[in-house]
Parts: sequence; C-alpha cells; structure tokens
Amino acid sequence: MLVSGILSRLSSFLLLGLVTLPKSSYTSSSNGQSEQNLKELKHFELEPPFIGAGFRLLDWDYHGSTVIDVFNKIKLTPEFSSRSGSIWSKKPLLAPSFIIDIDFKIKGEGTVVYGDGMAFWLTGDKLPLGHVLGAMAPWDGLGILIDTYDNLSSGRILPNVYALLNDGTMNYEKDKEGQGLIIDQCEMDVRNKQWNTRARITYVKDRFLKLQFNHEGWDNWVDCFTIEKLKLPKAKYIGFTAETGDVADEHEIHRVITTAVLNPDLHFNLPTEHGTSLFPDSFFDTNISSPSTLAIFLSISLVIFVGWYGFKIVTKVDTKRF
Ligand SMILES: [Ca+2]
Repeated sequence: MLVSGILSRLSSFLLLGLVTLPKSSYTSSSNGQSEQNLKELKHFELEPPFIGAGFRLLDWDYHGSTVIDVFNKIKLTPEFSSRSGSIWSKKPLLAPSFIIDIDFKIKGEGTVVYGDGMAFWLTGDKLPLGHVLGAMAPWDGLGILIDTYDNLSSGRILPNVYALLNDGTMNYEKDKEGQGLIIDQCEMDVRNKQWNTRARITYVKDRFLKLQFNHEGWDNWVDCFTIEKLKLPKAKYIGFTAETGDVADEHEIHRVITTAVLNPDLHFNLPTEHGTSLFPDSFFDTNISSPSTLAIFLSISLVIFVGWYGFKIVTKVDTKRF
C-alpha cells in the first residue's frame, strides 16, 4: 500500500511537471480555443482614417506639436528643435491582461546626434506635456522610453529602451536619464528603418510584462525585456509622447491595436499561480520550493526504496527456500 501510494503521488507529480511549461516561455498558444481568449478593444485603437464622426478623434486627446495626418500617421513631433507632443486615450484601460501592438517610426536627417526620443505610457492619470520625452513627472505606473539622445555623454549605443516604474512620487532627472527609476532596459535599433517598427507590449496582471520589437522584417520578433511580477494601476491610461531638444527627429505613430486577453493562463500556457496548487498542503511537509528538485529527490528515494524492498523479499524467499 505504501509503495502504491508513493507511486501514485509521484506519477501525478511527474505528470504535472510534464504539463507545466517553464514560466519563462510566455509563448502564446496557437490553437483556435486560444483565439477565443482575445478581444479587440476599439476605444484603445488608432488606425487610419484616424478621425470619426464630426471629423474628430473620438477616443483620444492630443496636445503640443502633435499633428493628425488623417490617412497616414500621427506625427508627435516634426524634425524641429524644442518640440513635444502627446496623444492619450480618453478612457482608462481596465482589462487586467492585454496586448498592445504599436506601429511607429523615428526618422531624421541627423547622422551623429539626434533626439530626443519617444515614449509609451501605462499610467493612472494622463500626463501633461513635460520633459520625460514629452510627459510630465512624476507618474503613477510604467513608462517605456525609447531614448535616442545621450544626455549622459556615456557613449552608449542608442537607441536605448528603458522601462521606468514610478509610484507617483518620484521625480525624473533628465540629466541622469531617469536613473533610479529604471527597472529594465535593452538596446534596439529602431531609428531610420525602411519600414515601420512594431512594438508589442504583453501584460498579464501581476505576472509579467514583456516588450518585443519587430523592426527588421516580416514577423521577425526580438525580445527587449520581460519584467516579472509587475503591478500596474487598475485603471491605466495609454499614452504616446515624444520630444525634441537642440537636436531633433520626427516621431510618428502609425497604428495601435489593443487586445484584451480574457484567459491569460490558457492563452500563454502559463503554469498555475502556485506551481504546486494541485496537491494538498500536507503533501509538502518541507519548504522545498522547486518541483524539479522534489521530483529528483522522490525519484531517487523511490529507486532506493524499491531496490531495498525487493532485496528484502528475495532474501526472505531465499531464507525460506533453504
Ligand atoms: Ca536621453
């Protein structure tokens, strides 16, 4: 009974290990059922023609140097110095988990210096125009900054893409490029590309935010960063901003598609919130946190136990025989 009980539990555990994908995979399932988990959110989309009834942008507010080129693009800044522009969703995004695809372009004549860059925002309030690539600090939520000007004169490779998290209290020091607020970053060659660049923000509430870029060709996605256990405000305004300084670039938004992910666990093949939740707490008497470690330990224990038990039976039979 003891052996069969252990075998039963071990087989269940190993089966769980087989069906639970590594958390770092975060790949979307491609089956039809997964597609049913997606819902396009029209109030958070930008597509030409950008104006609706009454020749107005219905779901977005824009400010500063932003110009709506109705059938082509939304130009946040022209390639002129000292401009800043923004466009913000009128309503906050309430979907807990979502995917935002942003087609954009950064272009200019400059070959040595240019700037300053553009930013994507997911914040608890709409931000006025300011010096954080077109938005005002502080902010409550996340800013993703595509920085094309080296304020630090550090000689680093640009553009740099930063994730800046703020709880609404911390200031942003432009001369320090927001150091102290940066939670992740990557280098990404997204300036003066032949085609529009597409950024994809994938967020699963309290689990992760992943940023990818497609800037070199058809469906050729490059990971920028994945931030684990990121918490965003429950109601999130979506914003796009850009800024030029002494040097300039043209910063453009061409298309934004926002999709709610209704069942992220199924869509992304995520493991259960607690990888061991299918087992009663009593099964885990120790603080072993890694299932793979426990599986290895149980497997070795089982082999030793079965070997020892089998040896005892054989010895007993042999003793009776003689
Ligand atoms: Ca900068």
